[in-house]
Amino acid sequence: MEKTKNYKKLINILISSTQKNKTSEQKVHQALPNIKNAKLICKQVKKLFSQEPNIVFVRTPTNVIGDSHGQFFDLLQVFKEEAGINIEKCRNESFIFLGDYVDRGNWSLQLILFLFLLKILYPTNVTLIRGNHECRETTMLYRFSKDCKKIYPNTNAWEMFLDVFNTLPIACVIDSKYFCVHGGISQGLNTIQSIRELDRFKDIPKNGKFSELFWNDPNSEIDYFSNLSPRGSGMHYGKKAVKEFLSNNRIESIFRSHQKFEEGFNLPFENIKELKLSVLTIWSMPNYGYINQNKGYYLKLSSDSDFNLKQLVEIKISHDPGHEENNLEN
Ligand SMILES: [Mn+2]
Repeated sequence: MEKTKNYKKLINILISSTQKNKTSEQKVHQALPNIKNAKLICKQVKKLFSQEPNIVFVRTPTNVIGDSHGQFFDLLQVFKEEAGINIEKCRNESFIFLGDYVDRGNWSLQLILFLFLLKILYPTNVTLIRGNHECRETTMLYRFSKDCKKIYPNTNAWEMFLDVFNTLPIACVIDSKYFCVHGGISQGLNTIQSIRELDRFKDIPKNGKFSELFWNDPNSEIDYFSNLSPRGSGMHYGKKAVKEFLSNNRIESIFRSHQKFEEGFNLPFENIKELKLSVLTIWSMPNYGYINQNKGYYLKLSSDSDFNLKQLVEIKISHDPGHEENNLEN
């Protein structure tokens, strides 16, 4: 009980640092838990993730949130009510986050620790699945490793987070109808059962069937798989591959993120009648990287047949553009 109170206090400090009228970068960084508490959070959340299966089962009502990449202020809008940010919403409906929590934006540590605390406080109603950025190579190439060193100098904070990332579940299924994964389907993993049997407790390799779940993109021009992806990792999956995956597993749609669209969401197979709603890309970062004018949306499912896309509006605060890395495609 004491511990829960402590976690509640830590999450409320993080939230309230974003709510003040004149917040500043410094104030938001000061709201972060100290390294001792960050270690406790990581230890506790790692235990929870480790106990979950590769594919978590989730029931409606639920909300599906796409890439968030350190845009903490924007992500919090998912919990916005008239009186302010209310995480108690997690008592009555569940929340699924599709990965890519770190790198890019200015507040990766705030965002990831917020989500870890949310998971600790509402373990059965919060599901975090893994994105291609929750791994050693991408966090080293982009900015999360540097953020860790800057905020928690002379500690092993980065390694500590990598250790938790290696326990994140791969995917989830909502009401036995919708399959949620960061990138999409993978060549060589035609059934959900085959994904259940993978050993996920490891880093994401550059290529291969495990890696493709986090890296792949849909492409309506091809039938099965093609390695024409310009990302350097991952492949494209086509219409026949999607059709077979859905029918093999009796799934209606795949909800995924991993690609920015100006509109904030996309139906990549929209032009094919029987596959129109087969894949939905959800992009939850308005004004991605603070330099795009794109919209952000998340998906709200009140029941398995009643769903709505909800817009997330960018929260502007004074901050540095913080975007030394310009390759925004991965
Ligand atoms: Mn991604």
